[in-house]
Amino acid sequence: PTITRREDYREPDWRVPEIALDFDLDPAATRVRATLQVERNGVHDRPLVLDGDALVPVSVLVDGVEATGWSMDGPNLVIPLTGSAHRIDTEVVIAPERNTQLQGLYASQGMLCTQCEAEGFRRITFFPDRPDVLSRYKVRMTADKARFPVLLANGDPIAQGEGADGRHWAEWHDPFPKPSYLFALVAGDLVANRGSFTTLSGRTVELGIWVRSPDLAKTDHALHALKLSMAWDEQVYGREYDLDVFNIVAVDDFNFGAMENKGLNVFNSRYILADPDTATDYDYDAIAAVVAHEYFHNWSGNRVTCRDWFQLSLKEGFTVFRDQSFSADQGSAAVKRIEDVRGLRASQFPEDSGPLAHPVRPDEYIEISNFYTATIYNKGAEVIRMIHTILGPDKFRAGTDLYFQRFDGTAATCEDFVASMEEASGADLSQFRRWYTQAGTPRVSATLTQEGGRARLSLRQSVPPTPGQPVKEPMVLPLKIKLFGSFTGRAMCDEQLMLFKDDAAEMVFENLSETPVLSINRGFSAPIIVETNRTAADLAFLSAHDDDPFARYEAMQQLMLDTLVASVASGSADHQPVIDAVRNTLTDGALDPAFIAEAVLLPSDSFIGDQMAVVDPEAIFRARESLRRDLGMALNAEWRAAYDAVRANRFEYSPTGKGARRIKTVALGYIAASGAADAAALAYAQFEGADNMTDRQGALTTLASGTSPLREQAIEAFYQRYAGNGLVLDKWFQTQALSSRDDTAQRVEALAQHRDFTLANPNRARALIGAFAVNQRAFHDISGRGYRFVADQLIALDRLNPQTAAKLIPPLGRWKRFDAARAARMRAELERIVATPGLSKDMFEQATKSLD
Ligand code: HT7
Ligand code: ZN
Repeated sequence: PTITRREDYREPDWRVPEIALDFDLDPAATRVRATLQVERNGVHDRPLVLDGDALVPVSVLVDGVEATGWSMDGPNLVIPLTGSAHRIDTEVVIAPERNTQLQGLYASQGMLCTQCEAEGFRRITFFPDRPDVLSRYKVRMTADKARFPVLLANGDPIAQGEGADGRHWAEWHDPFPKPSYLFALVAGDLVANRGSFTTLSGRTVELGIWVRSPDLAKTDHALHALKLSMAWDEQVYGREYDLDVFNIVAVDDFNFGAMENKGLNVFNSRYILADPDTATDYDYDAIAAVVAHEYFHNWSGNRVTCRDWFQLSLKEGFTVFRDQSFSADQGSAAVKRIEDVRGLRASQFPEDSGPLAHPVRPDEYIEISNFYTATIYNKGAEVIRMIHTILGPDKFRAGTDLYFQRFDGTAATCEDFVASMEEASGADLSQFRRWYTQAGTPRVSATLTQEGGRARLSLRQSVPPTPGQPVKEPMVLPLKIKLFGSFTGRAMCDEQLMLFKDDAAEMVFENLSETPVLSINRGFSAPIIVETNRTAADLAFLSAHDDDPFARYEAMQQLMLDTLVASVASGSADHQPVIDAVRNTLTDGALDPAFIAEAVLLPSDSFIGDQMAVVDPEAIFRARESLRRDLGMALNAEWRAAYDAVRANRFEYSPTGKGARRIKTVALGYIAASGAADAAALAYAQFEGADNMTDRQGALTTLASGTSPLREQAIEAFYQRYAGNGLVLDKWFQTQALSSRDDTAQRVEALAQHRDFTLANPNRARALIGAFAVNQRAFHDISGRGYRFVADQLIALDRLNPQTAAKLIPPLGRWKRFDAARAARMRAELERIVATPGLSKDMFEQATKSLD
């Protein structure tokens, strides 16, 4: 397979300022006619090369005349041209109903829709399918009116009419030049939840959330989130929406979360549809975040797009930072930060320490779809957050204003963004740029020593080697630091922002009247791993006294982690400091219940494994279960009090309501972990009596890991209640795949044969196969059956949908972290995948890199 390299970037040979597309839509055979106005870019004699993927030209015209000199270079159409500007007409026929890859034009549940990022447009028509070719699009669609009464495309609608034989047509025009990856159309039998938004400058924008009619009642939350997002982007970034309409369409079969096509976002229906009976609080929050994310792309991605795909984090990292800030402003900023850091540690840290590690701005790829990663998105967002921290909010805003003004209507680079930040703020970010080039999670060791009234903080940093990058330079690490008196609990200084730039540094604190305790990397000011010389007593102290909620959470997590790692290493550990700290937090009436629920949760099996040189899944499971049991038993009265206090609450989607539900299910989990005789009955009562999905799924999760007969009863009742609701059945599959029971692997194998299981729907595949592969205990069963099962499924999935299959490879690629027996079995499955005839380049890249 060909490797694409960042350093090989060259401007396009031909520009395409205008394109007109004419679709004669039919699921079996859609005729696509494209008219391109092309202009030679600079002085050269190279032909026009139009990307194609599995397209066969029916006709090619140059300036209205049937062309003869064209040829195919592999999948691409090559047309020799003599002048500086020409009109090119092409025609192809494609079959959306046979498109199982879900890239390009495809069919989903009776509708036709598109997904073009990153390189799907070339599956629709011949075109220079690269993000730095910006065109104005006119789109005409003709379709059977009964089957496809609604015809949508980018931009504003300009005309519509009736055709012959029950067909109708519509024309849309998008006045903003855009790259082909932002093209979209949708045809279907859809209804809209309509709204409107008046922009800062007084323009009215018509909003529509389009779904199949039974789902209409589940769209209010998304519409509300859209309006909040539009207002937020005006207030916080001064960015206004620019078209007369903004449409969102929900589709059931989608490779990703959603897509920011100009004026016509297409969403995975799981990020649109919500009502209390079918969506959890987590779903509600995710819907608001994804709606915001896609809307924010209108500026960070669409008005200013990426020059090439190596710059992907320019739009994704920045937009994730924007959606995280939006969500933080809607509720508890502290809880949001905890959730985001937990997500980063669960997905990005393992990526950064494994065979697929790559910089935020990668240097090469085989298949760009494999680079829609946690590093590009989440570490990319942390990089923007650090710039925000270093510059402060006002200079950061001046930087984004300059960036948007200077690069509006263009395809820009990460360098353009950083240079705008420097120019607007006067800051020097030269060394900071290493965050874009060096992969790997920096490690900092922080040692605080005290001599009399003086304390010395000694810092050392290192960045581990990663594939292709054996040696690293020191990074700029913005560290928020504070000291607390261990006797009074009072702050001993204001919070300091230290820019730690060298291999080592020291900071001295004078005139201390009591023994200080170090609070460092407060708010997770840098996305790094910090090791300190703090004792269990220091961590327990901070978990009760730190005035930064994130640092308080972090101290508790570290205390738990230290205890669990010690227990894995030696078979047992003193649980009392954790029990005391959890009791303190749980019974602190001044704390937000949502925060308490996060703080008292133990680190996951996988995160404990990430701390160890060789992961022992069974020992980790035993250590964690033992601590859970002790916490459950020792704090039985406290868990029950916490549970009873909110047990009878009625559903209300509000920060208070969410916090209550969170603590309720966390408490239920600890009551069950204690082995209490009534735990299963309590969980079943919660399951049956729930007036919302958060409580119901929470109870099902608790039961699913237990051995009570009520488990099977609940699983069956859940299935019967939600039969036919795809999104809820995904939860049913996922909850069972995440069970910590001994027999999860067998049960998951059986579920793969269930009549409702299909690999053709990405949500369903991820719900069972993706969830099982991150269930550390079950997936890493020493027999190797988990590895074999996942590899079998991925080989089958690759034939249908390579993008989705390739995304599920990373758990198998972590073989270096496991004992020799497991590692050999994992490698054998990766080798079997690589040897599979007809393997996609998506899977080839992920699997071969994972073997290194
Ligand atoms: N920008 C969007 C990326 C995306 C995507 C990428 C690969 C394959 C399918 C895809 N669907 C959407 C999503 C986003 O970040 O907003
Ligand atoms: Zn995005």
